[in-house]
Amino acid sequence: MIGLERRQFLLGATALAATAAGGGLALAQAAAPKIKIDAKSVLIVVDVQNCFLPGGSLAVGKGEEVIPIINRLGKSFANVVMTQDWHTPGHVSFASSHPGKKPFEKIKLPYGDQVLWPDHCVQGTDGAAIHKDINIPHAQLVIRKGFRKTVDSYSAFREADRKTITGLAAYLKSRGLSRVFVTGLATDFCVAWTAIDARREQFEVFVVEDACRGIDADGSLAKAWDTMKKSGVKRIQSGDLAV
Ligand code: VGL
Ligand code: ZN
Repeated sequence: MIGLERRQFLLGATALAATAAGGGLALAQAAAPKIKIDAKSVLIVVDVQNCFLPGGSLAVGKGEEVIPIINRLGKSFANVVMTQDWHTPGHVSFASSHPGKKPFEKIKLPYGDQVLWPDHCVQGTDGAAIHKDINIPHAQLVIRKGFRKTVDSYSAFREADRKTITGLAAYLKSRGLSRVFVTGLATDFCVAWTAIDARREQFEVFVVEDACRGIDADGSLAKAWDTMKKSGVKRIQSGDLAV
């Protein structure tokens, strides 16, 4: 009788299990342990709004691809918060509010540099609505941001003046939510600023890369990932989560 022989070789973090059975050799790479979603975990869905999707005034390339991924993730999270970019008409971040300026140009405002955008996500308009295909009815909070005419807010935590807070950190902390998983649009602006501010507020932060898409204006995407990494944000894929 041929006995089943099993040997394990541990090579750094990679476990290779070699199994010899019946003369055949099967090599299987052990899967990396999945990240567990627990009672302290919250999914943040950033700005999946019509203006940022195909046909929208500030459409993010392939932005629609995040919707099924986010919907799938949503089913695994008991705690979900969404954000909604929510600007006044004539908002300071709109190029149209600055005569002679064009979208994607930069200007200096009292609180610092501001990229100018096409008009987008005006309060109460269809463009500002969360996309109809987002299907997470158990989401518990929609945090609106950028609603002051003279201050932008990419971050869901802190406005662009870097002083005015939105209340999200206190909300999450008071609910005992300390592990934040960020998804949505756009990777290099609202997702990155939200993730970086979450780190500043001492949360454990994951950005789910395939559940985000970027604008990538002027190298902004690589720069955002670099800054996120330096702040201790963990860059993961949706497949890394135990769902
Ligand atoms: C965003 C630019 C302007 C975003 C919002 O959601 O990333 N980007 N407003
Ligand atoms: Zn905006």
